[in-house]
Amino acid sequence: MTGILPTYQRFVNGVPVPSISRRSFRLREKYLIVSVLLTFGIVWLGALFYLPEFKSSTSVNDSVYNVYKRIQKAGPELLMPPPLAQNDVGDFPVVGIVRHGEEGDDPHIVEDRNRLRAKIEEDMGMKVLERPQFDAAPSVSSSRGPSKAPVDALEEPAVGNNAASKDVSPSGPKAEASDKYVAVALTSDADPEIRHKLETVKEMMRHAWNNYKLYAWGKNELKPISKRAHLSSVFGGGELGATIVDGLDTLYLMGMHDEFREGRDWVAEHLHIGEVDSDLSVFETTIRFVGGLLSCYALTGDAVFKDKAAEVADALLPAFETPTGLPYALINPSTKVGRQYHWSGPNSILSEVGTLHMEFTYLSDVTGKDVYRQKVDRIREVLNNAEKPNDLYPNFINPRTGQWGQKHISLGALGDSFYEYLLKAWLVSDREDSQARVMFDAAMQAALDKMLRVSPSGLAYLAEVKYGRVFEEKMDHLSCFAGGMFALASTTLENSLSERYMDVAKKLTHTCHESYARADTKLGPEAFRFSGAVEARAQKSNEKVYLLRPETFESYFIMWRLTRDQKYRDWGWEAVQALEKHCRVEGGYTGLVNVYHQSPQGDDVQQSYFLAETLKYLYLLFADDSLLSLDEWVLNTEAHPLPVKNKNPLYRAAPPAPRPRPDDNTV
Ligand code: DMJ
Repeated sequence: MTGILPTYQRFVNGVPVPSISRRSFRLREKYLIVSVLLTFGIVWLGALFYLPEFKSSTSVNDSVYNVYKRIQKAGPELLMPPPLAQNDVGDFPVVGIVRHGEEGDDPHIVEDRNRLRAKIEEDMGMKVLERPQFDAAPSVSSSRGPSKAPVDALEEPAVGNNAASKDVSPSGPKAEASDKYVAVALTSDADPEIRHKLETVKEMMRHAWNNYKLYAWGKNELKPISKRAHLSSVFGGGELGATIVDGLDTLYLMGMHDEFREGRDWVAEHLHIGEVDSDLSVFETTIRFVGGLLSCYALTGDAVFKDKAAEVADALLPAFETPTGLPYALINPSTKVGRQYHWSGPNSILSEVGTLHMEFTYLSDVTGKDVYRQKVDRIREVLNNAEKPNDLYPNFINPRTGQWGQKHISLGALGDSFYEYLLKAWLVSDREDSQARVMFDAAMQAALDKMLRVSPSGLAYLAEVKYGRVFEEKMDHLSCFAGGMFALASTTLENSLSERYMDVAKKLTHTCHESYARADTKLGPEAFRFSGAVEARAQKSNEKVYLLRPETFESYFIMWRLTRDQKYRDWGWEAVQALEKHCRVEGGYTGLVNVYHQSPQGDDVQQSYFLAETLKYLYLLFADDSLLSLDEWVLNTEAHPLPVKNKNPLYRAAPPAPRPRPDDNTV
């Protein structure tokens, strides 16, 4: 052969270079080639055995096939399509690519995946399941703080229920600015087991707070595994101390006075939202910041909180400058320009525009400035007057036209807290806002008729509806607040629906618990499905995450208060143990990438709502009923308690503005 084929002798500087053949490698070159091949081999094997999706496959063949499929899809998946079809986009420019011909050509599936992904992105800071720098298995026991927490919140006398001792004016009982809510979780003769559970939750709060303080103080959230700040997009690029503001009232209720004081001082000195020059979510900023600050104002009477709440709300006001008054989703406080999420086209989101009412109304009452109430009253009017398909409220609405976007209805992501706030606006107004309750009952009647389903084994769940029909047998973790909501609706008004409400409340809370019980970690997935043999389990990988969410515990808490059924406390304690086992790491608490793994990987985010809601609900579950009595307080959707008008002496309404005298010419 060599004689027939041409040879190509190479020369460098006139010197013949030996041709590249195996025989011609020098020893060092051979070592180099072998080590490159070895490295590839190790990386390939490592990927095969350690990446979570590969691990969960049953065989190596499966794994290889999955890799093949993933690589095949990787190109298009990098380009996130907007969830809306062309005809939903109205007169806004289309951002991104609507992809057809995939996922069996079913736009619902594409849309649903995008919706869930968008919600996760929003909560995780525009990073879907970012792979954390994972140190060896997180040690649970080694990272524990003191096992016995001080019990200061457990033994102080309460003044929270002393309405009788207060001066009662036409607008309700008045409290002096100096009146503080003294949080008492348990009386001194409380059951030691309950005391231990309460102290455990309090110690969890201390662990979450101390690590945030150590590694991310003043930033928005903590990455507990990599021990640095987490930049979540929902708070824009600013350093707004989201964990401080969200966590303050929990610290206060747990009697962690030193921590509360340092957080309060940070707010007074460093929270300057007007300086932020990036897009903030109007909804998230309202429920976490305005809500959190207003709670602290009600609980303490410290005017710093009221002033800061007004400062934050003022920064959001330009978002409401739309033809209908429905706000844009995002606002840049510096440029005062509002805009929508890239994935919602021209539309605002129902759960976002509908979840401002309690905070804005209360802010008007404590500041004496009507502007905030006017904004949310206008939203209410638009939503109430809009024509509703089958009496249901679709998730998207265009703030320029007041027209609904696509007719997708959900009590989970994008719909949830709109319904919650109809009920709570009525409750917190001391039932004066009767329009809200009428809207609530009408919407729930339709929702129960169209969305409530029962699985073959008898699990009740709230399915997703489109154009009046169930199109997905799936329930979001976010919908698990609904058990508590229906129970509250049932016990606060007797009407033709109240019995059904309580029945549904019990069944839904049971289903949400099942979604936890069926996971290896005993923590529930982001969404769970009911199809064929699958019941209350996630199927897709982005549904298997646990983002430290509170909704299931919220329902346990409300159900415990309203039914006194011991199982809700037992379920809450199971959750505490699961959080300690799987989510606690040396640097705080992390969400999980897959609740069906026995040693799940962390997502490396300690959400601010973990301090605001998750730990607060678990604490309240074991506390006496007098700690935030449900007759005097209504918790906003971020679990920030707001006082009930006329019933709660800590309402702190501003004195009515003096009437101008007839001879007063000042404007
Ligand atoms: C919280 O910010 C609020 O509860 C909101 O209404 C929904 N999502 C998160 C917690 O899961």
